Amino acid sequence: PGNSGYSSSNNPNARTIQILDEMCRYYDQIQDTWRTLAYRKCITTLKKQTTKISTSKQASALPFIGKQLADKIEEIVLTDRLRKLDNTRDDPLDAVLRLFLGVYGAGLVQANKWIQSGYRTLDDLRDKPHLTESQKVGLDHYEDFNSRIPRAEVEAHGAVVKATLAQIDNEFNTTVMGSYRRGATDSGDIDMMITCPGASLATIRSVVFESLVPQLFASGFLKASLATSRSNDPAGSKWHGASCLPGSHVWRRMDFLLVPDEEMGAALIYFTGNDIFNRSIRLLARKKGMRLNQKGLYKDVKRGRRAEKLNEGVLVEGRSERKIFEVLGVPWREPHERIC
Ligand code: DCP
Ligand code: MG
Ligand code: MN
Repeated sequence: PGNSGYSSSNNPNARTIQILDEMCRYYDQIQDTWRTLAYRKCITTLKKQTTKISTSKQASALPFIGKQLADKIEEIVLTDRLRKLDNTRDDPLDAVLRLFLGVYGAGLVQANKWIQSGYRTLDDLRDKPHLTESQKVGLDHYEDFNSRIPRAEVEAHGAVVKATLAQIDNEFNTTVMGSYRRGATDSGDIDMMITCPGASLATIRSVVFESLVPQLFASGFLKASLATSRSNDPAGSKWHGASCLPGSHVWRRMDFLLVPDEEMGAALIYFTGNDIFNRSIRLLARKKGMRLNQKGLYKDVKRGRRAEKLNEGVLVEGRSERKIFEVLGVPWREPHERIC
């Protein structure tokens, strides 16, 4: 995800990248985070090469390419295919797993349970009780939620939210984040940051949950609120749901993030992503004895023997995106450059 728009034609490793990218998408679909990460890093390295990488030895010498991936690169160059990828394509249960993981709100555990219960199709699931409300919506709008949203449509959804919020309180601001802010030509969902100068999270919360969301439901733009295990948020600064433009029948996934001023910089970094960029900049903060999350950059974080954090640390910066980069000693990167 987020790699759309990539033009492969003039890269000497284009074919290798294409096959590795397919394998990477497969691992992403079965939610194998570690392999997805390893493949993405490997692909990024390959994209930077100006010569063709043909042998395992050549590949191993490059950053972020371990022995196993290096062997796969050699296999692709020699055979023009990857057995592992062919195997996954031929495995029927694997196809069912991927199908079920496409149901919004279903994770790996749930999808495997359905398979163990003998279900094999989306219709099998429809007949069954015990679906959560989110899973029902995910099933009813399976195609919608699994299709990419063109950039112009992301903008149209964003404009509806902005206009409605402006009528409620014109001090409020909205910004479309996520892959859209990184300049993607299409997005998986619409991510919107909602802010208001000087307002506390409690104030923003009440405007969003008591006015904005109900009004958008009343106008028919919002269609559902969705809860997932991934959206647990004790501070309550998130909302997940689905929206639909007037005259359309296609439901889109919509995420709101509510952000007070003092956390704006950290939230901008978090919600711009991509997820891999976030991981690496957070890791860098850790290596410097600091901690970065979606609320701020903290120093003097005390960690125990197993690197578990013993205190929250002292807030260094939360307000300014650029300042956080500066304090971390990371050269500024425009949103479109934050693709790892
Ligand atoms: N994010 C993160 N870690 C996650 C999920 C999200 O750091 N596990 C951050 C980075 C993402 C941003 O939140 O860029 C928005 O999350 P999305 O899942 O909406 O991802 P994107 O907007 O980047 O891509 P897509 O076009 O698939 O929505
Ligand atoms: Mg997104
Ligand atoms: Mn999102």
